[in-house]
Amino acid sequence: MTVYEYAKGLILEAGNNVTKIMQQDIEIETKSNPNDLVTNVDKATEKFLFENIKKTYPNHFVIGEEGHGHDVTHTNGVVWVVDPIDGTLNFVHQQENFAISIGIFKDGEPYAGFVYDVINNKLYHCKVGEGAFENEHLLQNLAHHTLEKSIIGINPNWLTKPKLGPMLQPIVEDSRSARAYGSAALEIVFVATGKLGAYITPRLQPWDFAGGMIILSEVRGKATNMLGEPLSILHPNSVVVANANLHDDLINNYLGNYKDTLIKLHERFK
Ligand code: 2AM
Ligand code: CA
Repeated sequence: MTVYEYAKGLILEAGNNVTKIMQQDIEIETKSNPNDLVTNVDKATEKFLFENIKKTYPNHFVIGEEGHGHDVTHTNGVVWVVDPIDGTLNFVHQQENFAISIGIFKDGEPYAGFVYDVINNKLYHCKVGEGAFENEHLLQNLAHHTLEKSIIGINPNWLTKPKLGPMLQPIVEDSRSARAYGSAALEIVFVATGKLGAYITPRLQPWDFAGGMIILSEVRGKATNMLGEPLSILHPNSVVVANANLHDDLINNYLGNYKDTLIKLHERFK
């Protein structure tokens, strides 16, 4: 069995467990602030993934949101970047619009990506070079849509920030409309399936974007930070994902006008 096939089975099993534990009580704790939540399901799912991966592949590394592998400072060998529940606020308040996300890298190169929309039973997945899929349905390479004909994904909370708001508002104004789903992993795969033209956010952790980013590249989409630089799985970053033309437009004609603001923002991520 390939690592890709193994991971596909594992994420489906993790999703099954999530739907089972959800029927019982969801226990909620806060982390860094009152809106930063974690549940017993986040923790149990990460533990399930971590223990199974390490049992099957003792030499692989696992970086997970809920505490595993935060000491990993290299991309040598096989690295799994795992978010057990992406969209925890949605999970707590809505019991939907969340996903399990896994990105697998070999010596720093993307190898396979998975985003599992558990409630809708939609697994977005790819092994690099073999096409990206929504369940068994092959996704098409992204067409070139302009901003004025695109719905963009952006969290409205960012638009109220004094420094970032003025940079982001023109993008929203020039788009067809904006949407916020509250799960970065899902929003990135919505770009990969063409539901969204772009997804833009000033701050994500590697586990929020790793799985989706690999699927997005497989359909020829572009994912970078707001300065147009490559994303690393070892640092938080701002994220812009879109089809190649729209991506260049956003970087060159919108975000590029705020270089100083962006350079300051990114200094915090190092
Ligand atoms: P999470 O639910 O796994 O924490 C919500 O807009 C998206 O941003 C989700 O994907 C969420 O992931 C992520 N997110 C929430 N708070 C964040 C923070 N402080 N830094 C980076 N990503 C965050
Ligand atoms: Ca999470």
